[in-house]
Amino acid sequence: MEQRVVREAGAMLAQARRVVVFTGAGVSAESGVPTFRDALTGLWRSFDAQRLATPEAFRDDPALVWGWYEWRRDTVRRARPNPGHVAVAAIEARVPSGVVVTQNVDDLHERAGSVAPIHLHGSLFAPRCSACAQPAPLPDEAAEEPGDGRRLAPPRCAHCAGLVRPGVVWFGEALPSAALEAAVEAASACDLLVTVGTSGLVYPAAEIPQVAARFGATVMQVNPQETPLDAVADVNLRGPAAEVLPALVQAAWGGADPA
Ligand code: BV8
Ligand code: ZN
Repeated sequence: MEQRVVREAGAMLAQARRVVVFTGAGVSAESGVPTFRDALTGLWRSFDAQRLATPEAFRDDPALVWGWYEWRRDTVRRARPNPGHVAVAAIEARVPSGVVVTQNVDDLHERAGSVAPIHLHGSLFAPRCSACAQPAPLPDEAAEEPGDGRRLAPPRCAHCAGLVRPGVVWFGEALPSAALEAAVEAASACDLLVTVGTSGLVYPAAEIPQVAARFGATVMQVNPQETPLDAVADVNLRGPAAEVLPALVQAAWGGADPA
């Protein structure tokens, strides 16, 4: 990636007052968390993520779907935030107004120091009852999931004995309105939106960078590949997040510690 491009992008970041960092699975890829593009493995290799992440799949085979989420939660628990997550937290801390909006259901932004990332698609760490929606306790941490995964019957709700489900947004389900409103609000008010590691194919999340562009913000994309967001990106930084984002922070503020 050309140093000149990173230097110019860094200058833009240093001048920005209100910044949104919008992330997808690519920002966690270098922490060993599979993206949605990556083929499923083990027990789920013959399934398509978009089919498994649905209320219908959970209704038809709760143990298969619960087992998948417990395997993903275990994978995230063993993962560590990478320099990309750390740089996102640094950007959030340095700019006058910084907001992190993520499609990811992992907690790596929080573990890297991000204050209150907006989770548009929920979290692997907030199970609730599929019947009465009451929050349910996280299953015992110690349980290591077999590498290839396993079917696992979901726990029962302590209030109504309904099946406990993962606290994520499945395809066909509405996003949490407060999170979506806050994300649209931040995107429409920002002067710079940095989109990192997303294919920009899942809606309404993929609207967020487009809202920022529509309201006149500069859009910067960090992704080794081309995506439909190239159409709204003013600056494309083609490379892996854990390399590009630290270089961007360095270009913007050098090594100096936040004031
Ligand atoms: C809804 C939680 C209605 C679960 C997820 C408009 C047009 C077309 C379709 C629709 C539309 N509106 C709605 C739809 C339907 C659907 C949709 O968008 N379908 C798509 C697939 C066509 N949307 C929905 O169903 C939404 N709900 O519409 O409800 C409604 C409204 C009111 C009332 C009732 C109902 C809900 C969508 C949310 C689904 N849940 N996640 C779980 O995780 O299990 S989506 C999930 O997939 C992720 O959260 C994320 O959003 C998406 C994956 O995308 P990315 O994160 O971008 O990851 P991906 O793997 O695709 O790409 C990785 C990228 O990273 C790549 O570009 C790669 O190049 C890059 N990369 C790789 N390595 C690196 C890297 N980048 C940087 N560094 C690296 N190292
Ligand atoms: Zn219940």
